[in-house]
Amino acid sequence: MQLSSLGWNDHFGSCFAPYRDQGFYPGRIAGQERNRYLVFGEFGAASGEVTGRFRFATNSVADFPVVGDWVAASVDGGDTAAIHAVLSRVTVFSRKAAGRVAEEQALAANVDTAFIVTGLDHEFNPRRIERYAVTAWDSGATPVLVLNKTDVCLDVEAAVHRASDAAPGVAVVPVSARDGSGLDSLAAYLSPGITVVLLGSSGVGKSSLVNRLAGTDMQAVAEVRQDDSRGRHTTTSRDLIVLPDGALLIDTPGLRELQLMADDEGVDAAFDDVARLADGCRFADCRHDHEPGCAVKRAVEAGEIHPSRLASYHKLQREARRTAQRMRLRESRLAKRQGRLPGQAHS
Ligand SMILES: Nc1nc2c(ncn2[C@@H]2O[C@H](COP(=O)(O)OP(=O)(O)OP(=O)(O)O)[C@@H](O)[C@H]2O)c(=O)[nH]1
Ligand SMILES: [Mg+2]
Ligand SMILES: [Zn+2]
Repeated sequence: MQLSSLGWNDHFGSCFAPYRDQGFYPGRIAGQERNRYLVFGEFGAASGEVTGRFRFATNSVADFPVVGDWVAASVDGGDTAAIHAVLSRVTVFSRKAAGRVAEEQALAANVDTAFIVTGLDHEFNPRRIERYAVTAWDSGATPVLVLNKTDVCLDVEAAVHRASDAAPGVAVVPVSARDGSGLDSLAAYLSPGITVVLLGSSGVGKSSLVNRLAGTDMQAVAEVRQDDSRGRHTTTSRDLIVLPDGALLIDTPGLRELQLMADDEGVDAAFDDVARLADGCRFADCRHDHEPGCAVKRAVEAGEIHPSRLASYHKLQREARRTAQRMRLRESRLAKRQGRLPGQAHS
């Protein structure tokens, strides 16, 4: 496999320079099963783990390799790899790890475009689209809204409008993985060496789309539940797939929950309509709550912004800030602990 066809570019080339001198190979993480990684590179496909030294020196789980990462690896016998370092990421999809601990969980790295997939059989959920859009903008990748299952939707046009309202400035592409309609519009995003991740709830048809685009049934798919069209969490790992036309797709398991690990800018990017209006508020630090001279409130009263959209903006802002605050607290605690026990690694 050529590096350029795996998405290699000058940025990674310069990050890799010191490792080249040590005789390591560049490789791209194409899959993960527990501690074992599948690595693609000029050597072909190899499987391996991070080195003990890497494990010892790495404090945060978010710094361990994830699918899409470029790594410096030594390769033994052609198919066994040892991962020495993760090259600096250009983009990274993260969420807050489940539970109370404020810990970042990286899901996929070095993604150019995020297909946020929803199913038009589901109860269509603009609030969920907003949450995914924040995560996508925050990652640095460009989001595209993919509305799948047009074959079972009576009013596709209305769905497209509602989706656009939930994600202003984001392209909306209605498709059907079943009958193939709309897939040529997706092709515009699938150039050789470009990495696209598919995100969305279980059952929306991410793997079905991958199979369609790959032209073969490589990913398992399963029927959604009859009563509520929810999926059965069929895909269980994140896998990088090289399409025949050269684009790279990352299929992911449907997330049960997507807790934000984003900053204010990520939220503002996904709520561009609100953020723009905020420029017209009397106070620069207006919270668009009860302040006088609030341009956002005015727009809500004039019917230009739906109250539920503003409520959603507030909710996601609060969530992002709360997580950021907890992260800072946790980091300062860790730093203190490290200060007390110099030279010791912590978990
Ligand atoms: N009617 C219709 N059904 C579809 C379409 N795309 C996928 N499906 C069906 O939806 C179900 C779920 O599809 P999957 O591809 O497994 O969904 P997924 O998003 O990969 O789900 P997880 O792997 O669980 O996250 C399957 O029964 C598919 O046949 C479509 O365009 N139209
Ligand atoms: Mg799947
Ligand atoms: Zn305001």
